[in-house]
Amino acid sequence: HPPTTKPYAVRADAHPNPTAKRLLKLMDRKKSNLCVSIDVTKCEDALEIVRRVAPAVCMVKTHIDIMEDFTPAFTAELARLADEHDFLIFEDRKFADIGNTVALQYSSGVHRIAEWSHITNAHPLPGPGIVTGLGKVGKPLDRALLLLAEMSSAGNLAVGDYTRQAVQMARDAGRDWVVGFIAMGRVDSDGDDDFLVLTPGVGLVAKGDALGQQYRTPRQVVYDSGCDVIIVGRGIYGIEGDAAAVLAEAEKYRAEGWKAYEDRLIQ
Ligand code: 5IU
Repeated sequence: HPPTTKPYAVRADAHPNPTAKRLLKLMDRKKSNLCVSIDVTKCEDALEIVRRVAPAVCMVKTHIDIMEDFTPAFTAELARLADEHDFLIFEDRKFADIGNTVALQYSSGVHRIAEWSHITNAHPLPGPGIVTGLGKVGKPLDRALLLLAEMSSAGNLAVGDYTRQAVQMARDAGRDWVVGFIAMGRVDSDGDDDFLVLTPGVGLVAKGDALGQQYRTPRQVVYDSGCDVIIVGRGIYGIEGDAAAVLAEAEKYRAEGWKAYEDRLIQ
């Protein structure tokens, strides 16, 4: 049975990583496989978007290094909202250095990512030392790591053998730490292990942007490609309108993503 035909709740029971387990359970509870990506540069604007979309999401994705007015109060409030509204925080840090350096980038600096981010991600480019280095910091905190096996942008180099080796690197590390991938499809389909696949480049209207982003619909991503979580940024927080309109748009993506998941379970 490939993971695509199993309910999130069943996959939760069998998962060795506490954060992945929690995610799969709350996805089932909230009927949401939607992660909203918050790419704005003011803390109060970011928190306002989070407050709007919170009921509809399983996860919120941040780029903490774009915040112009960052203070630790921002991540404290984000963590409080995550507990109150039952979602996880994914810092899309895309670590890409040697193990010793990424361990410092993950634990230290102004942002102290490991303290508040349940999930983060890394490029497999530097080799398995990056996974081990991040694990020294993240594993004792029960955090989870994703590897970037593929990307959504036009002309990216994460294809073919690179993607296959990213999957192998995750298998070698073990699912108790590397819980899955950023990918456009079921990159793990040659095995019977159950990784999470989180997928950016999702939009219901736009086909792309001027800088190489490429969009597919929630149905293409979840039903056709077997991915587990849809990541949506501008398609939700970028729409015209008031707070209610942003929540309505998030709700639209949640419903589409969930319907595609339910349909794939019974195919
Ligand atoms: N993101 C991608 N593509 C990728 C990876 C990350 O778009 O391959 I890895 C991030 C970039 C942005 C969000 O933070 O996901 C997508 O935002 P939009 O839905 O606004 O395009």
